[in-house]
Amino acid sequence: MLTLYYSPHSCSLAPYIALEEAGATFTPYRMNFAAGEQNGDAFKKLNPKGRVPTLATDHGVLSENVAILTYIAQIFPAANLAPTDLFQLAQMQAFNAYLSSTVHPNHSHRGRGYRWSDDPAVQEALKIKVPQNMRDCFTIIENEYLKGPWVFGNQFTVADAYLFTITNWMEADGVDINTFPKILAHRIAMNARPAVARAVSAHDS
Ligand SMILES: N[C@@H](CCC(=O)N[C@@H](CS)C(=O)NCC(=O)O)C(=O)O
Repeated sequence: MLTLYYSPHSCSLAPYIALEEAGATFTPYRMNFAAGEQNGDAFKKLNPKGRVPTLATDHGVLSENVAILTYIAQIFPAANLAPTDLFQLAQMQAFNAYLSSTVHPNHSHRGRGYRWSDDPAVQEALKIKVPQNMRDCFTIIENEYLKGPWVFGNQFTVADAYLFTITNWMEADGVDINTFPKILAHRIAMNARPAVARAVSAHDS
């Protein structure tokens, strides 16, 4: 039994896509961020960090996209959502860790500056660097990582779900996707996948 705690327009879209791609049976639980449900006692018992995605499993609760995505790939091996070769798997982890530890925090400086400073002037200053920082990250992804059509060439992996999720924030972060032809082609290819369409529609509606 799997329950995915998610919030629309958030990074929980990545595991939502992975579960849909795997053909998994799961219960989606939509969090009410506006009401602060992520900081309530009930949710914090599940995930003391107060964040989505959070995946409740028969073995316990998982947080962090990097772990959740790999777990989904490994419990549904028939879906082939991660490389079986150990070095290639480590490369996928490196890519997902880059999204999680660098790209996502750079994005969060736009709307969540209060995590880094209580000073409203500093929070405003943090926003100014967001387009440049995100452009720098997407330049590395475009030039160094994204093989095409999928991140790792012909094998669709959970890294594609994660990349698509974060590239969906480009416009709001002040980055023109048209200046990144491979990332644009990746978004178009992702949008054509029925499992992605199902996840986007259920996750963001
Ligand atoms: N490192 C975590 C980041 C999770 C995270 O920051 N999630 C955001 C949504 S994208 C969240 O739950 N924010 C709630 C809040 O800040 O109150 C991961 O990759 O899973």
